[in-house]
Amino acid sequence: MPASRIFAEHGDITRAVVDVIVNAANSSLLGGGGVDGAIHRAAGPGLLAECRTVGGCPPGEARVTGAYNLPHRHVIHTVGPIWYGGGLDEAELLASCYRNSLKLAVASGARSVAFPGISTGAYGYPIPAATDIAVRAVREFLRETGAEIDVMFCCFSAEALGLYQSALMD
Ligand code: AR6
Repeated sequence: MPASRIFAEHGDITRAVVDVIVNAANSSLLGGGGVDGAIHRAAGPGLLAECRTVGGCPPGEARVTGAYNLPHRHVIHTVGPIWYGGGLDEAELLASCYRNSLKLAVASGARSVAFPGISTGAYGYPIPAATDIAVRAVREFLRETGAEIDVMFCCFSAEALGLYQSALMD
């Protein structure tokens, strides 16, 4: 049985060569800035129209939609925690985003998925801590479920890429 790969790449997630991509959305699922804005721009208006029918998504959970003009099979929208200093279950909520997104990716039949650094932009989660949580949550999910899916951490900055590469070497 081929093992799932976990790796980091620098770039724009809308161009990631994977079956499904994950969006770092807000709980309205009606679009925003950052990676959410980039995904909606590249997907076109069909994505927003479908998102309007979904009815939002609480932090830590995930929802799946079509990908419209994107070259992917689906977009998985997850809502990360806003960073308030670490005392409001931010770490657990962030890990849940990765787990719940992976569950939907596997259920959709995807063999590969790309994640942005959920919560590390507008939501203010410190990137080193968020990176460790992301890597740990993905490894645990793959170990516990035995799922066969390649996982790309799509890094928008050289700093993020360096942090993921060292976390993946541990
Ligand atoms: N590809 C990959 N990563 C990207 C891209 C891209 N095209 N653009 C930005 N990033 P953010 P959040 C990185 O702010 O912190 C939105 O308005 C970025 O450098 O997009 O979860 C939503 O609607 C950062 O590392 O998401 C919400 O309101 C990471 O993606 C809110 O922002 C996440 O940054 C969510 O905030």
